[in-house]
Amino acid sequence: MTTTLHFPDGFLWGSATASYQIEGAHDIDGRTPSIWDTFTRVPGAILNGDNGDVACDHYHRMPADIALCTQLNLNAYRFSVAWPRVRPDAGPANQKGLDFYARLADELLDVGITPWLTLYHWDLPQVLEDAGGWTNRDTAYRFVDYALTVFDALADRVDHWTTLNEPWCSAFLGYTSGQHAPGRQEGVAGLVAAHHLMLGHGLVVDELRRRGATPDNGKQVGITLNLTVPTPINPGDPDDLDAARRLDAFSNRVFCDPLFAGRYPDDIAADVSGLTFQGRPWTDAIADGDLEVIAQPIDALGVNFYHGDGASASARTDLLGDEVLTPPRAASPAQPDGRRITFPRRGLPVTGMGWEVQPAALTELLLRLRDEYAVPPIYITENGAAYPDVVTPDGAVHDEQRRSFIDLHVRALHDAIARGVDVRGYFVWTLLDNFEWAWGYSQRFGIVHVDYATQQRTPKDSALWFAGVAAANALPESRGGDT
Ligand code: GBH
Repeated sequence: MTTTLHFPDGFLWGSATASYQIEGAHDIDGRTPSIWDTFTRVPGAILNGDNGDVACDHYHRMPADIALCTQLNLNAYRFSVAWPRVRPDAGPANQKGLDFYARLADELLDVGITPWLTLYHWDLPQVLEDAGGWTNRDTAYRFVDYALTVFDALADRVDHWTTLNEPWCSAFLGYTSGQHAPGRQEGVAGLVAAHHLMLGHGLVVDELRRRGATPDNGKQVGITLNLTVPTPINPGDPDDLDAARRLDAFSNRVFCDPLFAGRYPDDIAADVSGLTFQGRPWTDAIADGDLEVIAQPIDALGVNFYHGDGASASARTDLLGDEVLTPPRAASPAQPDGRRITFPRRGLPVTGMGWEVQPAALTELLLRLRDEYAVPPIYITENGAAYPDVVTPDGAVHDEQRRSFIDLHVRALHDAIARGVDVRGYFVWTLLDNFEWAWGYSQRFGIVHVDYATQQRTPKDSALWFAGVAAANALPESRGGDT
């Protein structure tokens, strides 16, 4: 039996990228170092010692890369602006940096692709990290200065504004586990960073509204979160139940509750009560009025979804699957409360990253957001998978596993829409194979293959299939396949 699953009129089919992962050109036209330029020089931080100096050389190849989006029938393109190109040294604006993004937006508008701009996808100027980074409240205000500079330059071209990409990663991978830049392993500092990131988000929303960024003017302001679906490994084990609760608290509710309900969850306060940052209770970071700033209404919620998580309190390493990738750096395994959670594999298929494939968790997550929070329209701003790819002699990449992964998740998304969740777009992560953070170039997430030696781009089978979905605004027939 075959069925055709149609998506709502005007549904966005896009691809997503991030500045540091694709641009290269790390030291030209006035760009100054970001925390990732510094972190990639730390011995052992990145697999194979890779860095983003050249990456996909997108800075010089941008028009051809946008032409790929056209070829793939995409009607939206999500990119991020590099803060260190725009406000180097947190000083005056750098016109050459801004000009690149103006050209990018123009290139998109010329071919009818909607530009979807993210202000912060992890490349903090190093000079701000030197002053304390996201654990310094002042960084939230510097983020406002930068955001307004970008807005003033691009508001005539860009209608869709996202403040942060995945503050969970910036805060907890950056300041608690140390697996990402700036590589600090300081426990509850991750919560302080998370608060300042969200404060920065709220302050930027507020200032953009004052500059006229409202739906009445055709503008949309939002944020992108990476959220998970935590499941206790043994539901009958109170310790596993508690591990799942803590995972939910530190992954989902620590962002969704302030954003949509103007408060931090009580259980987080209990888990981390008594913990200090730089000699003072970490809660000193939360000033009167901050939660009102964070909770002001937004127009769009971006959801990045990769996998659910089976959570356990057991430290037994034999519960972990062999295929789990060990981060290159000896990351601190603790959560912000100083305790661990383990993630035993559940017998599900896994991607090249060792992440479990669980598309039904995407449906579950979307239903939960609708039921538990007053959410604005949702966009899936990232979903995709890494697999090892080979270019065959005839110049093709037969990435059936990736095609199937995307197919299954788009189906799960359709299921949520059919059950009444207002989801208006899907951006595949990612357009091009690129610099995959701590894993360097070893993991390929692109729907377009990149040969880094020649910078040759080759659309993979998944891209050609996705182009058909985008053109039809529908999944043509009922097929999922194995991953
Ligand atoms: C996104 O984050 C990023 O926005 C993007 O830049 C990146 O390239 C892309 O994903 C692919 O990684 O190791 O089992 O503990 C991903 C969010 C959250 C997904 C944490 C992996 C940990 C899995 N990530 N999660 S595990």
